[in-house]
Parts: sequence; C-alpha cells; structure tokens
Amino acid sequence: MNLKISSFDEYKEVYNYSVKDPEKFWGEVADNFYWRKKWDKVLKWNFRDPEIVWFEGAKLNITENCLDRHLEQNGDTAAIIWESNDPDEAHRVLTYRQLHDKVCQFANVLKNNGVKKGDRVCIYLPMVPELAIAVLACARIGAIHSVIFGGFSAQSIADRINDAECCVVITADGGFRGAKDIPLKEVIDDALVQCRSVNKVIVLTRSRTPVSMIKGRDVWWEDEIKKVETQGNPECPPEEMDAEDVLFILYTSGSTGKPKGVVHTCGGYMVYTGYTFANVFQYEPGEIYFCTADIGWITGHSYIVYGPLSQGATTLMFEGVPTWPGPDRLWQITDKFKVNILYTAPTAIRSLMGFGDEPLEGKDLSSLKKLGSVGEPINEEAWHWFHDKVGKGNCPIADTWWQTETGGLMISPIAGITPLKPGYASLPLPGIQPCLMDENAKEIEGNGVSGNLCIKFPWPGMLRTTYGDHERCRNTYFSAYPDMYFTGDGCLRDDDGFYRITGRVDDVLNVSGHRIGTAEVENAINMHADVVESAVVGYPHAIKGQGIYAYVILGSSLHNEAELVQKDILKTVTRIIGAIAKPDKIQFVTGLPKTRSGKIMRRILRKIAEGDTSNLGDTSTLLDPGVVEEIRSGALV
Ligand code: 6R9
Repeated sequence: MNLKISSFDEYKEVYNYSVKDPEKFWGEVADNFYWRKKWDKVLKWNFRDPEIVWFEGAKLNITENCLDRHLEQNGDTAAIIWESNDPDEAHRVLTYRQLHDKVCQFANVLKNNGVKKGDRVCIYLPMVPELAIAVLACARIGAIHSVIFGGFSAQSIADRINDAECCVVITADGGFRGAKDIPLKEVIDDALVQCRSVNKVIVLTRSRTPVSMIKGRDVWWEDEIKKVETQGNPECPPEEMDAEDVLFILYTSGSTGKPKGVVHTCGGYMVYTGYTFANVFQYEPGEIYFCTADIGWITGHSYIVYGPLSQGATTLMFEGVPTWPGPDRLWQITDKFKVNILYTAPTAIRSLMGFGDEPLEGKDLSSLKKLGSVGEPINEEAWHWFHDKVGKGNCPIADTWWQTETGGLMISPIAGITPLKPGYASLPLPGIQPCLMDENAKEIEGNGVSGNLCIKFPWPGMLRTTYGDHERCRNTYFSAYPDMYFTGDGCLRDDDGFYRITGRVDDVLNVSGHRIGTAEVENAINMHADVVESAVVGYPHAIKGQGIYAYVILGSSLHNEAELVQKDILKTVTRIIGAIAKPDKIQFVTGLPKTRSGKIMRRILRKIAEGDTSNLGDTSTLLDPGVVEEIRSGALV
C-alpha cells in the first residue's frame, strides 16, 4: 500500500478499509518502514486494563528509520536546518549523514557515561540541534528520554526526574529565547539537590554563562565528544528494540495536582508519526518543513524530530520566539529558507495578527504551500488571517487535533485533499474511530450533535501507560466510559460529519497551547505562606486562548499590602511550576462558593471570571450564598 493518500475519494476508501480491517491496514502501513524483524501479530488489545500491544514480536530501532535508511540515497539531503534566536548568528545545516554521525557519536558519549538500554535520561536543553541529537542518541541505544521544556522550574524538574528515576541529565550552560537568557544549568543544579538517582550531568556549551561544574558528576558535552573521537570508533550500532519497548516518557498535566509521565513505545509511535506526517502535510521530497513548536512538548517530539525524519524530510528548527527581535521574525525565516510547510499554534497566530499586516510586507512568502495549526481551538478570525494574509489564500490549513497521549495527529484535514471549514479539525485520519458520548455514557449517534470526545479503537501511536502507575492511566483515560479512550475534550459533529473541538471538559487549562491543571496551580499558590486556600479557573484571553484566574483567601495577620502579596504569589508559582503557570489575575476573597459537602462550585467561579454574571445558575445548595455577591462585586473583569 502507498503511504500517501492522493484524493478525497481515496481518503474515504482508505478510511473505510482502516475501520473494517484495522490489522490489515496498519500492517500494510507498517510495511513502509524498516524492521529488523517483522511482527507476529499486528494488534492485541483491551481498553479495560488497558493492555495495548502493536506489532508484537517485531524488532526495530527508530533511529535506523530516521537516519540510516536515508543515507544511501539521501545522505546529503538536509535533515535539520537550524535558525538561531539571534538573526545575526549563522544558521546551521545538518545533512542526514552528518546527523547520523553526530547521533552515533553522542550515543557513544552516553555509553561512556554508563547509560544502558532502559535507563531514563532527562533532557533539559534549549532548541539547538544538539537537543534533537540527544533525543535520537537515547533512542539509538535504547535509553528512555524524558525531555523537559526549558520553561519549567527546578521543582518541576526534580519531580519529573524523581518520578522516572533518571540516571543522567543532559543540559546546557544556558539558552536564549527572545530577549531572555535562561540559566539552564543553574536550574538543574537547584533541581538536583532533591534528586538522588542522577549521577551524571552532561553540559553543552551554548550561552557561555558561568556555571558550577561538580567534580565526578558534571562533564562538558564537547570534552566527552573529544574522548569518543580519540577512542576512534565513531559508529554506534542501533540497539535492537522490541516494538513495545519504551521509547520515551513525556510529562503532561491532568486534572489532579501531579503531572503524569505519558509513555510511548518504539514501533507503534514510529509508524503512527511517520504515517500522519506524510499524509497530513502531503510532504514531497525537497520541501522545507517548519514547525515552530518546542521539542519539550509532544508536537516537537512527533513533528520536528521523529515524524519528519522517518520520512526523510528537511525539518527546520528555530531556537527563538515568533516576536523577537521583531514581529516579522517568522516571515523573515520563511523567506530566508523558502519554507514550504509552516506548522504553528493559534496563540502565535493571534499574537502576530495583533501587529497588523505590516510585518508581512516585503517578505516573500510565495514558497508556502501548506499551513498547519495545533494546540488549541483556532478561532475564525485567526484562521482567516492565517489563510488570507500568510497563505495568500492559496494554502490549505491543517487544523490538527491531537494530544500528548495520542502520540500523533488524530482529527485533521489532509492538506489539499480534505475540504476546509474554519475552526474545524474536520475528519478523523485513517484508523481513528472517534465518537461522542453523553453524560449517561451513551454514544451519541448521527450528525449535528455534540458531546464528550472518545476514541473507540486503538491506534499505533497511543499511550501505553503512565510511568510507574498503570492504574492512574486506566483511571484517567479508560474508566469514564467503558471500553473507550476518553480525551478530556468536548466536541461537536456538524451536519456533514465534520468535527470541531470545543475545549477541555475537565479541570485542565490551555494557556498559549500549554496544558496546565487548575489543581497544579492551586497547589503552587497554596504553598505561599500567607495563603489559606485558593481556586483557579480559566477565562477567555485574546492572545493566550485561556488566561489563569485565581481566587485566593489570605490569612488574617498580614504585614504586607495586597499588591506585594500578589507579586509574592506569582513568584511562588514560578518557583513551584514555572513562569508558564503564573495567574493573569488574582482576586483576594474572604470565602469560596462551597457546597454543603465542601466542594468548590467552579461553575460559578468560571462565570464570574468570564464576566458573565447575569445568570449564575442555582446557588441554593451553597453553604454561604452570600459569598457569591462579594466575589462578583470584586471581580477583575
Ligand atoms: C498536540 C497537543 C492537548 C489538548 C487537547 C485539546 C487541545 C490540541 C487542538 C486542540 C482544538 C486543535 N488541542 N490541538 N483543541 N483544536 N487543533 O497540543 O498536545 O499539549 O497534550 O494538548 O490541546 O484540548 O486535549 P497537548
């Protein structure tokens, strides 16, 4: 079977086939990849435990698919183009051969530092090619990577390192993001005070910030590479992995306080990210593909590194942010490298849209053929601006709905093939069986309906477990609706059967495309010495999609004025989680609307934060209905 679909009729045909005979379908898709040994059985599964096994008995190494298999014909093709944060710093190009060699070299560094198959390695690096190299080097030797986004605090890092019991950390002296210098090594040093499992820290030179280097623990990336060079064996044969061996852990927020480590495995993840990348973006050899995500999130894992590389694509990696040093940065990069495919997030589009059309002027964007959006619902205004002003009306937009847990794109137009509707993720990709459920756990059939979005049947890229706590995985995703994977999203299916994601239905916020649990933020706020209790909700925010609104009860004996306490709370949240979780608004209150059983009625708090206080619904079950009026009159809207 051809990996790529080429018409809407073919999509419908392939989709029907994928539902009728999923094993045959995925077996044929998987035939397009390189396996050391093929599978005995394509799929074994149940969603009760859950137990999901794809390509049982197969042997592979994902880096052989991402690197080695391209060498003969495409060794000189650019694998990674890297653009610095600083427009005046030279860009870098790594061909498939160069990337292969660097991955092998660094894989040997890892081995020299005692890393073995199955060990967990924490990666906390800026967006430089060495981040992709470190990720692939882990995969090369069968070590499990756990990449942590550069914006998380020492405390968050420590929690993640301890949960996965990482033995090695890979970091840099510092990193650049826009006007900011991020002292990565210092943050790691603070984190490691709490981490007993880590015995080596490999430090890349990037910012030349002075750092402390601890004897016996900390080593420089560059020195370690030199050692490998003098050892004289640059090759590193790929470790033979079982299809279901763990490839990586990636932490994500849920409705409880503690982030969970989503586990992805080698075979299914490879097949799924490669298949979806090739199809949704209709990648053609020679095209320059630019995804603006950070590798610290799932989008970067699947669609900067693994998906594009398994397809022999040229993937552009950008160290900085879209608005620095000016709001034309993305258009300048697009022009400079003649980007053909641009995959970005609604929050970035909205913020760039805010600068008007002027930054686009004088930039040649005619190379653009396909656009993509990910991370949150895209509002129509942003969709049209992206389509008309960036794509000049000629580029299809793939509004891709998916999650850390799904590994790859799930519901999305196929560029140039699926008819487009602004604001709609449109139709499920082959192999994906979405359904909508009502409150009584009954499936809602037919079109023109909405409900909670579930997936009925496994797909190769889905999570297998949450690290170290399988019961939590079952509970979070497989218990709300029997025999279904529950996404946590609300969804509408229109009269044509097109899907529109309406947002989370649980206590998870989506702030600038970043998932943040309200309980997580509350826990952090409650760490502040003056705070008695807090409740956090989301509210609509013009750029971020959602903003964070915190209602906080303070203790009585305060010596500081409210304004300072507010700042202290922000500092506390930054320390405990990271700057991405800082509340946009903090309202001090004397009480929270609670039911007689002590549950906070968030529905009311959400309405007040949204500025919609005309109808707060039934408040008669509240312990103290009077508190609502106090909160409403002091609301920050
Ligand atoms: C890939 C990624 C997942 C949550 C998801 C949903 C929201 C993502 C979306 C979208 C509407 C889209 N989401 N893509 N909502 N339209 N195209 O973002 O993963 O960080 O795990 O977030 O993001 O709410 O449940 P992750």
